Amino acid sequence: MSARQNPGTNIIKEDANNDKVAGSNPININNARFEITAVSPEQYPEGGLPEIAFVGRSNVGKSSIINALLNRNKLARVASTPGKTKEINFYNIDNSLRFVDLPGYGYASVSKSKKSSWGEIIETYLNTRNELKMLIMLVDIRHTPTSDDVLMHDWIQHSNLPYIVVATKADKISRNQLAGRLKDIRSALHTGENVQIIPFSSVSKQGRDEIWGKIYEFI
Ligand SMILES: Nc1nc2c(ncn2[C@@H]2O[C@H](COP(=O)(O)OP(=O)(O)OP(=O)(O)O)[C@@H](O)[C@H]2O)c(=O)[nH]1
Ligand SMILES: [Mg+2]
Repeated sequence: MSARQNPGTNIIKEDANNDKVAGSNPININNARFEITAVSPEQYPEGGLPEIAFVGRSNVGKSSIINALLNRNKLARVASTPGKTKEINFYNIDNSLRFVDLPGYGYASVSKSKKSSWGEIIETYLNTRNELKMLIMLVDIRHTPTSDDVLMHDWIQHSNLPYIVVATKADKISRNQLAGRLKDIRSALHTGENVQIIPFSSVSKQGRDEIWGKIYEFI
């Protein structure tokens, strides 16, 4: 566990064995607000705060996990129609860090040209944003990762940014399916044993404290 103090954020994680990290942390996660919607870099909020970006296929649960991590129901808009979020949404947490909700990729029924422009928005953010400190890659626990997921995961590995894989919608499988599903995801993504795959549910909030623990470790 890192006890590194991040300039400007005043984050010190003191008790590595305390799994109720979110309850003991010095950032007030209840002081979170939507900040801005952006497409291109000149629209991104002024830099300086560490950013944690959520990536994954459309409909995987990116907006839902942001709400769950921040104890909010409707801060990030949860899409009723998959593939709706085409922009980047920035959330400011206690003026200490930002969550970045990136557009979903890989939604089958959008046109090729639209698909590639979403790709460009994601790629530009990932390739240019110096504040990006950590990635949270989401995959649906029920499904084998797609070729888009594999591409994204390869990019993340090459970037050398800290990251975790979160397997969403864990409430939709039974306990005895869990180990097998995680193994399948690990093998499809070629995730190294040093990278954690955390089962998560925005319904039961399973995995929430573990994910906050990782965020505190990496920012
Ligand atoms: N059962 C269950 N449903 C979930 C979970 N997470 C998300 N969902 C549902 O999955 C759908 C998509 O969730 P979103 O959070 O909007 O997904 P997204 O990745 O932000 O989607 P895009 O913005 O379109 O890329 C919604 O109907 C959510 O209610 C979960 O952990 N369990
Ligand atoms: Mg969304």
